[in-house]
Amino acid sequence: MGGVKIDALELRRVNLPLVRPFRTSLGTETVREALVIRVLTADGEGWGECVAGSEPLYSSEYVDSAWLTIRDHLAPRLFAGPALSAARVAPRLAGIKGHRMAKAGLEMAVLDAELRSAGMSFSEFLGGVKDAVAPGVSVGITGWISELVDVIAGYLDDGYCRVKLKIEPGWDLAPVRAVRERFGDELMLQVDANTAYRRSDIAHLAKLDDFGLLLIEQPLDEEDLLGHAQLAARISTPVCLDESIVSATAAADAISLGACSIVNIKAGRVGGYLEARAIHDVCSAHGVPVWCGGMLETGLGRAANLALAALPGFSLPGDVSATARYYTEDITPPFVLTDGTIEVPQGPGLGVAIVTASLEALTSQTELIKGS
Ligand code: SMG
Ligand code: MG
Repeated sequence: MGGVKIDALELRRVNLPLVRPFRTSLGTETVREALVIRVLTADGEGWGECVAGSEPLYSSEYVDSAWLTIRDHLAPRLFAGPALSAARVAPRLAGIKGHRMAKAGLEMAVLDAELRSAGMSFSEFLGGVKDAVAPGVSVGITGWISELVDVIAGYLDDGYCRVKLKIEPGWDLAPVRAVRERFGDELMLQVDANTAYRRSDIAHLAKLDDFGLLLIEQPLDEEDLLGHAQLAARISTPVCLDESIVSATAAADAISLGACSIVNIKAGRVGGYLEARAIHDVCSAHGVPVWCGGMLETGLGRAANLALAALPGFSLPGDVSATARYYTEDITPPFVLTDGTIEVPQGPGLGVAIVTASLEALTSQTELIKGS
C-alpha cells in the first residue's frame, strides 16, 4: 500500500436518536451526536468516526473539542508532507498531546481510503480470523428492576449471548441478583461502573462475587491503577479495565501491576485501530483475554469494530450489537443479527456504503478543511 495524498477533510456532526435512552453512571443519552470524518484524496475517499461524546463525561474529549483539534492542529499536520499511509498518521500527529479520539477518527479515515485503493478489507489488514462475531449488549440503568429484566428478556429473544449491566452505587447488587434469578447462572453476565466507585467500596464490590460474573469493568477512577490492583487482590470477579487503558504501554503496565486480568479495547480511546491491534497483541502475549468495547458508533465505527473483534485474542463477546439495538435510522445500511452472530464486513476498506440521504438528513453541521 503506497499511502494516500489528502486533498481535503470534511467534518460532519450527525445526530442519531437512540431507540431508548442509555443511562450510565455518567449520565443519560437520548441522541448520539457523532463526528464523522471524510478524507478526500486524489483518487478516492475514506470515512472515519470520532467516538467522542457531546460532553466530556466518559473522557475529556467531546465533539466540539475534537472538531477544533482536528481543524486547527491535526489537519494541518496531515496535509503537510508527502503521501501518507495509516501507519504514519500517529507518528505525524504525535507532537499534539492527547486527543486520542480525534486522532483515531483521522487514522480510521486514512486507513479506509488506503484499503479501498488496495482492495483490502479492514479485517484482512488487521489480521481477522473470524467471518462473524458473537454479539453482546450493554444495558443501561433503568428506573425499576422489573423494567431492566423485561429489557434484557427482549435482547435475549433477539439473540444476544452476553449481557453487560451498567452499575453505580445504589444500582448494583439488587439488579444483578434479579437478573441472575430470572435468567439463571448460564447467562454470560458482566457489569460496568464507568469509574463510579472508590477504594472504600472494595468490601461492597466483593459482594458481587456471589453472582458468577464474567468480569467487573472499570469500577474505580481511570487513574487509579493501584486501587484496581488492590481490588483485584480482594475479589474473585475478574477486573477488566476500559477508561484506564489509553495505550499499549498502559495495558502492559496495568497487566504487570495486577490491575486487570481482562481488557476492553476501544480504538477511539487508544488513538486508533493500529494501537488497538497493538493492545490486542500485548494482551495475547500475556494470556489476557480482550473484547471489543463500543461507543454507540454509527455503522462506520461498527464496521471497523467488527473487523477488530475478528482478531484471535477477542475471545469474549464485545459491546458490538446490531444497529437496531441503537438506531432506527443510521448512515450506513443496518448491521443485523443472523443466527446469533453479526457478519464481519469483507469489502474493501470498511466494507460499508454510506446512505447519502440518511447522512444528509441527520447532519447538523459540516465543514470542509482544504489542504494547501
Ligand atoms: O456501543 O453498545 C455500545 C455501548 C457500550 O456501554 C458501552 N459503552 O463504558 O463501555 C462503556 C460505554 C461507554 C459509552 S457510554 C458513555
Ligand atoms: Mg466501559
